[in-house]
Amino acid sequence: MADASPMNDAATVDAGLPDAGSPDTGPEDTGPVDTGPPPPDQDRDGIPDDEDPEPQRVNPPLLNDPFNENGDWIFSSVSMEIDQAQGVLTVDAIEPFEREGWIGPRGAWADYFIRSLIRVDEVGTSDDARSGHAGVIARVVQVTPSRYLTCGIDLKLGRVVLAAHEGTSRTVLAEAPSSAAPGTWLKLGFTALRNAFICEIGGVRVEGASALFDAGSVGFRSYDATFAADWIEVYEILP
Ligand SMILES: [Ca+2]
Ligand SMILES: [Ca+2]
Repeated sequence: MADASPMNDAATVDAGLPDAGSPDTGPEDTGPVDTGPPPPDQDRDGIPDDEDPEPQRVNPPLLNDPFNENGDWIFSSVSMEIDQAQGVLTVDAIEPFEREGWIGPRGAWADYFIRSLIRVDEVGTSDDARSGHAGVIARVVQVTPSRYLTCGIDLKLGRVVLAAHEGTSRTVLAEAPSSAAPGTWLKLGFTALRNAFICEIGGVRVEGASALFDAGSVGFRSYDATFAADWIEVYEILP
């Protein structure tokens, strides 16, 4: 039976239009999708057990955006946009600059879990250590100058990186090798709980800690890389 939600497609491939209770028909799907039952979700909060930071405790939704409309997104550059027809948030031009998009301030969002599905297509030639990245930003206080955490993948150097950005300063909190290839859809999960963070992309998981930001919003960031994100969900982790 078909998945009821496009979010369950993370286990397979879903780059196209979201489900409407039937199998995917989007143009970018390359394999069989939605052929099985939804993944196990013991607490029925929408986060599959194998991704859920609290598999037996409900994590209430804060945001669920499949990028079917522009919504409230704020972009730092016209290079990042929501492609409503494809149902993705995307940067489709390689530029040696930071590109950011977010939903505006969320001063009350402290502990939460972000789920997304991202695909990095190409990276440029900038030798800046911060370049070649795409991923989510979290605990966002502001975007210009940057004050946030990043959970991203660097396809220049092949690694998943958790970092804290404050202005032009960037502190890598944790990183690990990734063998992900360009053009591959990757599940992304980010957990912020007090001062501890877990960033997992394409099955590569890193953990780090920082006291720089204790609450804030969410968004996406890229730097000298083209990418697409199929959707974003944010779930609260209750005290
Ligand atoms: Ca769950
Ligand atoms: Ca849960």
